[in-house]
Amino acid sequence: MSTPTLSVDSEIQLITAQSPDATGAVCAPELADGPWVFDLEPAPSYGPGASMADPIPAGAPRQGQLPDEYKTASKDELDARILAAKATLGDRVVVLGHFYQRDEVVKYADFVGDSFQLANAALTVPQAEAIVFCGVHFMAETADILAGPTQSVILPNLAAGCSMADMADIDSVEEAWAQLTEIYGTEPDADGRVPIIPVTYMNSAADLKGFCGRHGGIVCTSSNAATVLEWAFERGQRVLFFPDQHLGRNTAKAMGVPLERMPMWKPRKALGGNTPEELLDAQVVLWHGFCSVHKRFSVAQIDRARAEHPDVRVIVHPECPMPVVDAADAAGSTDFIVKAIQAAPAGSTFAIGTEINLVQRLANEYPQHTIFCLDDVICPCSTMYRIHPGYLAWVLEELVAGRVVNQITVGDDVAVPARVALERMLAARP
Ligand code: CIZ
Repeated sequence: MSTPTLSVDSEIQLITAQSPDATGAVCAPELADGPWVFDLEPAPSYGPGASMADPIPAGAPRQGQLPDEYKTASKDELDARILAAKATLGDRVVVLGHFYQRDEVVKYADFVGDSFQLANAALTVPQAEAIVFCGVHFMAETADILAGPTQSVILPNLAAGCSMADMADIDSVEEAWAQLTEIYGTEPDADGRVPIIPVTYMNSAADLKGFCGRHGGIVCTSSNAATVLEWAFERGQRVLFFPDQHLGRNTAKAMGVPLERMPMWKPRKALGGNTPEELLDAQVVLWHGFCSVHKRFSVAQIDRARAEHPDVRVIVHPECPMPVVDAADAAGSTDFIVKAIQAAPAGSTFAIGTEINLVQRLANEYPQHTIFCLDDVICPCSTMYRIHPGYLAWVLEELVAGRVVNQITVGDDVAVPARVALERMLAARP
């Protein structure tokens, strides 16, 4: 039996209290500070650490001052206030907790899951006037696109963005599309397949989902990326895949697309840094985006896990770089990872390559197995981590007072075509 592990937050607090410069053990020791430290201007970067010096995207929503009472309240006080507010609101509110969210927040969630599961879970509670999404910005946008007209979606901390999603913005994608359609033209081939189809990962801003809806394209998740690419290849000669190069490359490679037919599109470079010939030969044009957390996993970590645990099963997320996916026993979405662990016989050993909050929660929920994260440096999704219980208490108490704060609203000009791209995804079948 494994011994219970501390929550990620408790571990970070402990490590940094013992050694203020916890470099090596924690990817960014400043994670131990309250997120409000980073939410104020001037902020050093979009995430406290794991976003690796990504600049704050222009136009990114910024969190205002959190009232002091929520910053200074003890854990117990916040706990009592969150529970009291939830009890007062009853089924007028539903709280959603993403798999990657810290345990201190997930414990208040009515549903826990991946981004799309959560947006769908909210649909099962039409009586909830408010959907409090403890995830990141693109997730709250998707929930708003799918939510009923009288429901408000709330993101407790507006600074909880996704650095990967921000690597593809609508202006750069429109610019890439203009250059690509100039090269490919717009005429379908003899089989009726259009020259190029845009495919966006769920982890993207709503306006990119809208872009796909307007241009015959589609959304994918990490669970259905292969099905979606098949759908796209039936209708198009090639695909522009954004924003995550790794999910695009790993999925297309497994479907038999040769690497040399997957050029990378680097925004701000003419033709994305490619020659017209390379683009004409392309089957999948990959956007130069990545997840800062999944980028940390390496083949050396897998080799070490295998040396130390000969029976280990290594499962990684497809946002990991290709050599890591190739060296693992399996690759799949968060839901795939959860189900693989649920289905395993007692006494199994797993090394997991995904966000640490999910891995440690699984380790605690399945003590009959040995479950550990491939990366021994504690590195949570730093933007998701900005949903501190203080923010949750604040938005819930504001709702009790009849005020909706931090509402995420997607206008119809974007929501209508985005819904088209999401519906195409739902209709796509293997
Ligand atoms: O879609 C999600 O929630 C994410 C971030 C990944 C996954 O595999 O579920």
